[in-house]
This record gives sequence, structure tokens and C-alpha cells, in this order.
Amino acid sequence: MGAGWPVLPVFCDVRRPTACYVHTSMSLSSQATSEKAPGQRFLNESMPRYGLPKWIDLPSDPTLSIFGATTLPHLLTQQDLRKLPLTAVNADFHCVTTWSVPDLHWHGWAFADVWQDFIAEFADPAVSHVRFSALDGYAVTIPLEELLKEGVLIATHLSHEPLTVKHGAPLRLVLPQLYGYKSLKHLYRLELLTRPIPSSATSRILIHPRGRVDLEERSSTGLPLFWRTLYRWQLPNFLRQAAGWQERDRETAS
Ligand SMILES: Nc1nc2c(c(=O)[nH]1)N[C@H]1C(S)=C(S)[C@@H](COP(=O)(O)O)O[C@H]1N2
Ligand SMILES: [Mo]
Repeated sequence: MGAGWPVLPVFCDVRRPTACYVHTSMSLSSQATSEKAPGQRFLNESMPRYGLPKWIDLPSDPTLSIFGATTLPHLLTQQDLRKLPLTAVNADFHCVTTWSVPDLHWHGWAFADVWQDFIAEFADPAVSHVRFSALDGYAVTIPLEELLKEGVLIATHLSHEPLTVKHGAPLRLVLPQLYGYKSLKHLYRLELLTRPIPSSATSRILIHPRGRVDLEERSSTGLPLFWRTLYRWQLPNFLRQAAGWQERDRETAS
């Protein structure tokens, strides 16, 4: 099933989808996004499920574990997190493969609040990056500086509804200033780092260490225009492939 995709470590069993979503035809609007998102185009459809072709079973009691460069590795429960104020963000979403979705409304907890209330006092002062892991085996490293910006969320809701498995339940990172590959779905673990861990050759090619949309940081290798052109050319195939995985999931689930 994962042919053609970078192989990532799998930490859990990925079984049947708990819900099914089918996009048979997706088209791109001719409307370009603003100059703050160079090279992006809005999709005419609602947000597709995109990324690894895997579905997760929702844990009954989701937690967020914190380890790495801290004097107190620990586990945050939903109850802990609910002590924080809710924060909402409206933002366009930009996938590095050049599709965007306008004006999504997310809410949850500001990463800066989670950091301040539960992590900062135990963290090694030299922490510069955080590595996040997801229940589908996906993982990303993000500079702390980007994480502490306004608008960065650990989201629980999209469009005022609890996140579905399709879009990252139970918890999802949202970093509007970065490409979608950093907005990790199905978050369950974060590791504090005093330097970024070296990434594999594949992820160096596919993912920029920071990934700012306004600076078109698509990849850490090659010129942005090369990647923009290549992705735009391949995008119809990527979208068809993503829709196909969802079709197959629907068939095997029934
Ligand atoms: N856990 C996990 N998070 C992920 C991915 C993934 O495959 N697994 N794909 C990333 C990419 S490349 C994009 S564009 C967005 C897509 O989010 P969506 O499926 O909600 O549209 O999720 C990001 N976060
Ligand atoms: Mo993406």
C-alpha cells in the first residue's frame, strides 16, 4: 500500500478506518493564494486527507508524553490539558505539493501555553527543537522558536467540531506559518532536543528543517522553483493517489 512513499517507522498497528471519506475527483482553483504563500493554489474541494496512507484506531484515553532533555519526563492527560484556556486560530493551510485550503478554523491549546504550564520549568535551557511523533508512524522535528509563535496550536477541533481521524484526531499540531508537513496529525509524544537529530536523506529532500511558507522553504535541497514546478506537475497524480487510498480503505473496511 505504501509504494512510492518514504518508509517511516511504524509504532502502532494501523487497522481499519473508523470512518470513510471519498474524494473521487479533486480540482484546483485558478485562484492563487496571496504573496505570503508563493506558488500555492487553492483547492476547489474541501480539505482532502493527505500524507501517509494509513488510518489509526482512536485511543480511548489519549495522552501526550513528554521526554528527552527534561528533568521530568511525564505524561499529560486530557484532564491536565483541559486546565489550559482554549485558543482559536483561523488560517489558510498550505501543503508543500502546492495545494492550499483557505480559512480553516481550528481550536485547542496554544503550544506556548502547553510549553509554559507543563514543560518549560523542567526543560533543559538548551532545548532548541522538539521532535513530535504520531500514532501512524509519522514524525517531524520543529525548531522551538517556530513552535512558540502566536497561532501555533495543539488542536482538538476543526470547524467547531472535534477532530475526526481523517484530519488528525485525537490531537493535531497546527503551524499556519509552516508547510502542512509540519502540522502533524495523531500526536501522542514529544521529545525535547538540544540539537536537531540528523534526518534521513529522504526527509532532507522532502522536508525543510524549518519549512516557512512565506520564504518558500519547501525542501532543504535545490531551488524552491524546482520543487514548485515538480510538485505542481505531479499534483493531480498525488491527489488521485490520496483519493485511491481512501477508496481502498473504504472497501477493506466494509
Ligand atoms: N501523522 C501524520 N501527520 C501528517 C501527515 C501524515 O502522513 N501523518 N501528513 C502531513 C502532510 S504532508 C499534510 S499536507 C497534512 C495533511 O493534513 P490532512 O490530511 O488533514 O489534510 O498532514 C501532515 N501531517
Ligand atoms: Mo503535505
